[in-house]
Amino acid sequence: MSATKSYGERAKLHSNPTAKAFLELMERKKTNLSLAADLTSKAALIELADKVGPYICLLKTHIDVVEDFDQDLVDQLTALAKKHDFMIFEDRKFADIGNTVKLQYSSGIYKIASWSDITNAHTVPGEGIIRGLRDIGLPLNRCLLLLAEMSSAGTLAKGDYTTTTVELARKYKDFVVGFIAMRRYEDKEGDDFIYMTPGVGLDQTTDGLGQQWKHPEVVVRDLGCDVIIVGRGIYDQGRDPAHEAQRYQEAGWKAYKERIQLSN
Ligand code: S5P
Repeated sequence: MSATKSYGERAKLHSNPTAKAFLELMERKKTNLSLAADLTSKAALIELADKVGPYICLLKTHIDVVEDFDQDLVDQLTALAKKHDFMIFEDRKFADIGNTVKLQYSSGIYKIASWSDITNAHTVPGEGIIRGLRDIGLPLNRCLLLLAEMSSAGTLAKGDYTTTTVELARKYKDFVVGFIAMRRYEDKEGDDFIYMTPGVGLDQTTDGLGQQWKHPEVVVRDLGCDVIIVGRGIYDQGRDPAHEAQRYQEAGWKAYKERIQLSN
């Protein structure tokens, strides 16, 4: 069962090269923290990624909120990913038919597939969305997460929707390496999905707009998720991002160690 194995052990067995490299990175750097860098200025985003880089395994972007986006931003972020040893996840949440998402993933100003190691998609349109993204992403060694659940109050992603999403992931395992999910699901033989979980906070539980934050201990140790995605808990006004990132890195890693020890 993947929940009881270390990231390093899972890396050795993983068939997707990007997921394998990602699991190795987490083990090597001792971090399961992803920064959700929802900032609207290029300079601020670069500054934050550089400060927090030493503590994270994954930089999660919403590239379309950056007001002065240009190719140089992408070049600088990919250089920082090399410098600090992290990967990049454009949280695009694709949600259209296969043909349209192919264009959205490869073209336009952002050309997401050219720089983002990981991206994600809703399964609302059915399996065509996965096939479209896979056509573009697989030859580039990219991989995909499916949104199986969401962290926000009243989400419709639950029950049968979640179950069908997991089945779709199994069908396209060469490209779909995990989920945005609120808990780990039961493995079937041969499964090793990576569970990434937003809605994580050490100090607050809600933002007044439906976001719900849980403690890393609950998310990683008790609910079995692999990666904690943290935004405002790290960079909100008045916080020292490097200091907060270190706190989340430690909390996430401790919870993971407890999980694999508890289960061994
Ligand atoms: O269900 C979800 C899925 C995602 S990817 N709930 C989320 O909050 N997210 C993203 O995680 C969201 O778009 C944001 O970038 C981040 C959470 O940020 P925070 O500031 O609430 O920690």
